[in-house]
Amino acid sequence: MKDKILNLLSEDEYISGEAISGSLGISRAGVWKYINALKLDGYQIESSTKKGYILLHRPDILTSVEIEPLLETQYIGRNILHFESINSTNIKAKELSSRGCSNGTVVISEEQSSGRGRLGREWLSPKGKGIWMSIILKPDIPPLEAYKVTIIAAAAVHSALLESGLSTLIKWPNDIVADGKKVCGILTEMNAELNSIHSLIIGIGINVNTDLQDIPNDLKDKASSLKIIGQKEFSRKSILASLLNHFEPLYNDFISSGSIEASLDICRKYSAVINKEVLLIEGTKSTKVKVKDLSDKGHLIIQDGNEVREILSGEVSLRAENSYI
Ligand code: BT5
Repeated sequence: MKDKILNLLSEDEYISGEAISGSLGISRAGVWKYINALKLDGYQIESSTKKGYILLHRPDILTSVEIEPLLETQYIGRNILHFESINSTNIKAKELSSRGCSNGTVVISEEQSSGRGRLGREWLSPKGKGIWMSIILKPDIPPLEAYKVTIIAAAAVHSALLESGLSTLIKWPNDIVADGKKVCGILTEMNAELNSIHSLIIGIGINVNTDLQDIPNDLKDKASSLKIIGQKEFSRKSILASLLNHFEPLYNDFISSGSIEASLDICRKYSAVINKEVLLIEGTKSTKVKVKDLSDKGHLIIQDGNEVREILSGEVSLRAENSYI
């Protein structure tokens, strides 16, 4: 009902409580109750006993009613499930996908109590400061190809940040970095059988308006946010919508042609690691290597001593010798 009232409220002219109650079939007291609930969500609504209600300001919250008008997609993000607080959007997305939600559904939470990184690592997700989201996909591709969607997601995040005026770099396979620190991480998980994928969950965490004091000391040397880098607040909803708008055509390309060339072009052009010496961390082993390129499959081509080899995204990490990257 809140969304229905929101759709009736205008930023240009007053609408009377009577008109709202008439068109939605609820009492005037009901209208007042929902208007108060909207105010608690951060909407600034002026009420005048004579003229009714007018909308003065919309908050930067990631609900369907706020995101939908900004979308240019056919199916990605056309069903948005928004939560105030949940354990992890990836966990929720897995539950929902097993109950049959549609391809392209997006799960978002204002905060996560157990946000997760790869290998069960923690992902810091303070309330209202970032974009903590998962896209549910149901691609008809072999499970071994699923890692390519991480590359597509990284390209889409990068493109959305560029559109917001931020120059960031892509650190293969799943990070976006700026000023040598991580501002976004991607966690792709799937529910699959040997030959077919039931659902693919693309979890994306972007530190948008996270302040320095939100970042614990042990992460300060490797994590940052768009606000810290750009020295201003960013609109989470514009970035989210832009990310979904960039993601869909890149993903459609992959599904229809099997190629991730367009995404790879972006990942190569804005790579944080190509032509750099990095430490390749595989389990407890750390090797100094030179990154040469990304292959057409999205693998990392490295020079390890005299040997040139391809690294699959699997569970490796890259670090610069004395910093995160
Ligand atoms: C990742 O893992 O980078 C994947 C992060 C995915 C998070 C999203 S949020 C929405 C969705 N729901 C979830 O539960 N997860 C996804 P990895 O490469 O393993 O990096 C994890 C490491 O990054 C941690 O061990 C910390 O060192 C560091 N870290 C934790 N929180 C961070 C943050 N907010 N920003 C930057 N670095 C962080």
